Amino acid sequence: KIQTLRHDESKSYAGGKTILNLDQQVSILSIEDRDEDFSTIQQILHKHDQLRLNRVKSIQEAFELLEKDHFDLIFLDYLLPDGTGLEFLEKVNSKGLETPVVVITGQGDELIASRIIQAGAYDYLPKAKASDKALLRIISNALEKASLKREMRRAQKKLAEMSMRDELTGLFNRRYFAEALDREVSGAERYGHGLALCIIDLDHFKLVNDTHGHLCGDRVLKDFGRLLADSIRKYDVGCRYGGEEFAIILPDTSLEKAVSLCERFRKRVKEFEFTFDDQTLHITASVGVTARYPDGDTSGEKLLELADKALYQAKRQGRDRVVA
Ligand code: GH3
Ligand code: MG
Ligand code: MG
Ligand code: MG
Ligand code: MG
Repeated sequence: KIQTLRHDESKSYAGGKTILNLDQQVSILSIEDRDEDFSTIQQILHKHDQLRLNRVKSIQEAFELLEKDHFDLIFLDYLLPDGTGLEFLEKVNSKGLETPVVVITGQGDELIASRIIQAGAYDYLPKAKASDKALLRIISNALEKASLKREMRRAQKKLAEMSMRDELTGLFNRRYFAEALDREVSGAERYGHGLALCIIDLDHFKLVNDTHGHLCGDRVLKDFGRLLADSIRKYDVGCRYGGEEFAIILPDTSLEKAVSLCERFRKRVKEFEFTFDDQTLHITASVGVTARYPDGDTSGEKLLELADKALYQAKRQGRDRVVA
């Protein structure tokens, strides 16, 4: 959906011919209170079929329209009946609106220009210099910059996502788990909710590696992770806690409910046919569960310690079981 915009050098600035090569229509909102100023812009832009131009005369009208319609670009006049261009930009920023804004200023004032750019405008153009060439160049540059910004945001989001995930299983990693546990404990304290924590350790996993190889072990871990993700609810936080250890944070959940969820999951794991190459194998898991009571004052650390102890008991009692 990214708008790619190129200058077609061969046709550039050649009279009334198409100068911008656009893959799709570009809709522009002009916020301009003076008819003469708007008609200057309109006369230039209406020659270009890909450009759709809308106009409003005040900041208030602009936001009313921006709430309903999508615009690729905003041309902003500096002095408007209900505020300045700077005030408009501040409101744009506070609303998180990502539409690029170009200020068309009549002031010709360097100080205003620099403040405008600082406030987040992509560019500015003094009205006296609003020629066909200048306007089209500014549209082209602003759209290209907007598209780069979108790509940057996407990459940043992906990086942030990667830093909280375990690569093998796609579950949350230990770092995220620690953060999430703190956050959920605080939330539970604030709202007087319960909170359950489960630690799961695969039984005799070393044997899987020794018998079938490390690659097979990895594959089992991966499939186990998928099984876990598929067994929890939307607000539960499933993590790979360590090598073959997993954890689930269950917000607003009682010990009884957590135990029954883990019990169902334990059975599901036991019955699941893990496959690797043409081999089929079965594994079991031991689970330690603990919960914070709605009026309790248990810390995340304490919950971990208790869940760990319960897990140790599950192992001692013979594995393939849930202990609370
Ligand atoms: P227990 O029932 O007492 O938990 O026995 P166990 O063999 O599972 O426990 P132990 O702690 O002795 O061994 C854990 C094994 O898990 C050893 C290690 O090689 C394996 N493991 C840990 N992380 C990975 C991994 O990422 N991939 C593979 N293939 N194996 C792993
Ligand atoms: Mg004006
Ligand atoms: Mg004005
Ligand atoms: Mg272990
Ligand atoms: Mg183990």
